[in-house]
Amino acid sequence: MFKNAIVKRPGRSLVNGITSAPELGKPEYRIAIKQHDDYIEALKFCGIEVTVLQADERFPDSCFVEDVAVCTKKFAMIAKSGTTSRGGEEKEVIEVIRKFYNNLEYIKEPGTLEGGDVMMVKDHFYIGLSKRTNREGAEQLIKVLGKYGMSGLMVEISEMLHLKSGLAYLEDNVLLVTGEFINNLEFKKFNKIMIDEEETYSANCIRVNDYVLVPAGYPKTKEKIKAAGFKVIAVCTSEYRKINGGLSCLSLRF
Ligand code: CIR
Repeated sequence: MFKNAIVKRPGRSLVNGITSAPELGKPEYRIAIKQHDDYIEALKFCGIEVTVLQADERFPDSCFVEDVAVCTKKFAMIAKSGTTSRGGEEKEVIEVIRKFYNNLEYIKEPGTLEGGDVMMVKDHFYIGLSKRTNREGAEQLIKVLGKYGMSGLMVEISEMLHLKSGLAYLEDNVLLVTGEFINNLEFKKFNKIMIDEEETYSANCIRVNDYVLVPAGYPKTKEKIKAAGFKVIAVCTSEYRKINGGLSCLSLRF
């Protein structure tokens, strides 16, 4: 069960967020704000107390707070971005996380790690080796997990931005998978829900207490998750998608 979430409002500089899909156009600020409001409401509906940080125009991608930390049951790991424009986003989040956690740990250079590359399955963590998270960063996290009686495993990523761009653990041994992760043997033991190729983006769902939040506009994914017995809430994230962001990226949940 999650009790808390931290979110950060998008700024107008959102239009300058990093993207690998410029053909989708620039995010529209007003729509992005409305979608952010709806996202916060959905988290609250799931029983979450939401801490809302104000926008910081200096950092176009800073609404994607998930990347800035890894929140576990016993400690929070402050991440280190693998891209220069996002370095520094963590400062404000550290101050807020301190209110919830006594144990703060830090990824140190030359390690890099972004929270979007870390998927929690109870006390075991899958860590994607991506363009943003390097081996050194993953090793640091695994070492700290060990210190607190938990474990981690590295997963090579070749195409996706982050591990959770293509995977979501819905609890109860159910894993949403797409693309390069479908045949990965590390995930063999899970009951997999395969995402259709044309709905790849919707692999980025989040289980929040009794519900699964799914991005609006992906009917096949929604039906598959419902058919697996989950209660589903659809939240529109079209403006965040334009800069490679999704449901998981928009909050830290713990
Ligand atoms: C970035 O490239 O860093 C942002 N435009 C998107 C971050 C998405 N975060 C995530 O998948 N956890």
